[in-house]
Amino acid sequence: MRPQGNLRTAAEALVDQLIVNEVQHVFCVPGESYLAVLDAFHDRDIAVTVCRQEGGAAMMAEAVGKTTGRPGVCFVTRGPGATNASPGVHIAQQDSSPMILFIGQVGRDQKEREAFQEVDYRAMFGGMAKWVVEISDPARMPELVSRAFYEATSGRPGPVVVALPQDVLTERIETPPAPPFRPVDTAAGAADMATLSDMLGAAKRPILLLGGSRWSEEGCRAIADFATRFDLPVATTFRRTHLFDALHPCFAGDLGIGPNPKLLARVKGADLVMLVGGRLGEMPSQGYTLIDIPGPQMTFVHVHPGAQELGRVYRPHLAVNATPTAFAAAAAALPPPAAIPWAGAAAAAHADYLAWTETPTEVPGGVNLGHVMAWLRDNIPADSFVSNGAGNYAGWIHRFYRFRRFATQVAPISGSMGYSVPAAVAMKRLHPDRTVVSINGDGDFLMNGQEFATAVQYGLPVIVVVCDNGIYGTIRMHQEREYPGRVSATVLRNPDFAAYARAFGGFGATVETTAAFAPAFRAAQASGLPAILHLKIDPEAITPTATLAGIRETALAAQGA
Ligand SMILES: Cc1ncc(C[n+]2csc(CCOP(=O)(O)OP(=O)(O)O)c2C)c(N)n1
Ligand SMILES: [Mg+2]
Repeated sequence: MRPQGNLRTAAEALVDQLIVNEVQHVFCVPGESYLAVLDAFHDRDIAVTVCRQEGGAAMMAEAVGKTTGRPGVCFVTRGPGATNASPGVHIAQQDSSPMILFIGQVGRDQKEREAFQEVDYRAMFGGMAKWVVEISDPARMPELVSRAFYEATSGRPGPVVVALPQDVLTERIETPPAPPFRPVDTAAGAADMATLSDMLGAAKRPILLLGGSRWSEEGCRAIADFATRFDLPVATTFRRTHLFDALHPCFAGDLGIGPNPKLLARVKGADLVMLVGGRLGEMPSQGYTLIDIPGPQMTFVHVHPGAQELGRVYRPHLAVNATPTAFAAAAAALPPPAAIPWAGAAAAAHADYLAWTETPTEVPGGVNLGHVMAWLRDNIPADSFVSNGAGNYAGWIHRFYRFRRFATQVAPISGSMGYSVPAAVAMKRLHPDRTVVSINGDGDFLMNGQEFATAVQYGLPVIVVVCDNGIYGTIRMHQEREYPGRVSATVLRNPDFAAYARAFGGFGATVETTAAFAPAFRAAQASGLPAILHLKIDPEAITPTATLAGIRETALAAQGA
């Protein structure tokens, strides 16, 4: 758009406001509804990643929010663009990730006629987004975009949706940019820390659970320091393993799907649980069975940045409305008791963790995912990103891979399939020098596998692993449990995924044995191209410890009984 005096269009003001807020990347699928914004990108220093489907674009933005703590930004068109983008909004909600989704909207003069692709975004995203706004006054663009950053990041972070009527974007405005946003911090007060100190002083079997967002490298260091000095066993909640170094002597394991039974017993038997950052939702709480609701059976300390989360499910004995990072700094300053009654508990818990995860279990078939994860944990740098979506294959990541650095686990707490490839593309776009491995199920992969084209387009050599067992394995497992032998809608006939990779201009290899994985991975790296490794997995290998046939037999026996 040509400058006219020194007035900016509202679209230019929008992009300027992103730059003021240090946004370096946006992810989009273009649409005629927001051409003026696309035009504003043309002359500004902001990296645009154009994607193949809005679901992928929105997940990329969510992954940026999840790993950086600053809003990931996505632009999509009205109607079908917005509906396609909705999974990213849902993930950002459940995963407490800051994200801003900008959606083109029909012009103000067409509103309420159900004009072409018109949608009421407040109604559509009302129960999912933290805030939905439609900007109808161009002059207020800086103000409302600034507020979007505050809404997305404050308290418990989440998604914000901003609808942009087409005619608003092209109007010229005089309003100067708003000042840059600063994330709002909340810290633990001295009285809370004194109470916590007393609770720790009275405890015999305490455990620390880490989860949620609003962590930072510095926060993770401080909490590790706190745990070390108090000799506390530390567990992480579902898909937040990266918050604590798996090889730290206090690490007790992660609470997710298929956790170590010894860890579950430790949490249930604790007399003090400190939950920092997380919500202990259905997955980590093992279907809300670990801790009594509403009154926990043990002394329960809950630290969360969102005031609304405190007392929402578990009624805490001590509620601390603080970001995990600020709390960790305060905790690191607490003096430990002179004699620690639970001395040795952390070492015992860590020994249990190592024993549970050290040696892959034997499973049917030529490729054992346990050995693949063990190879990855020993051979890729600790700062590598590992992403996944949803499916039983992820159980092997959770059990046998070891996350050692903050924000290296990029996985949906919301359990959304199709997340792995977009998340990996986003990580490689942000961090070209770091190794990025995307692990997928065969069902999972084809939900957003087309974003492999985006990896090729931007020269992003991610390594995509497709675990092909020819079934929607998770659902088949539940099916065999509930309706043994009655297979319905869970079988997949798959393409040749290595050929798919080559067709896109990437590297592809098929892996039929465990031994063939390492050379294929090295060949993928050596190619310098985005790569897909197609792993042929025996469908019988449904979890690290169960087979489909075994599950079916048990279910049939129970029916017969
Ligand atoms: C978007 C979405 N759709 C459906 C589901 C339900 N679901 C959970 S796991 C799963 C099957 C995953 O299959 P696959 O990716 O092949 O992995 P596998 O379980 O076979 O290892 C399905 C359909 C979901 N979690 N997310
Ligand atoms: Mg599968």
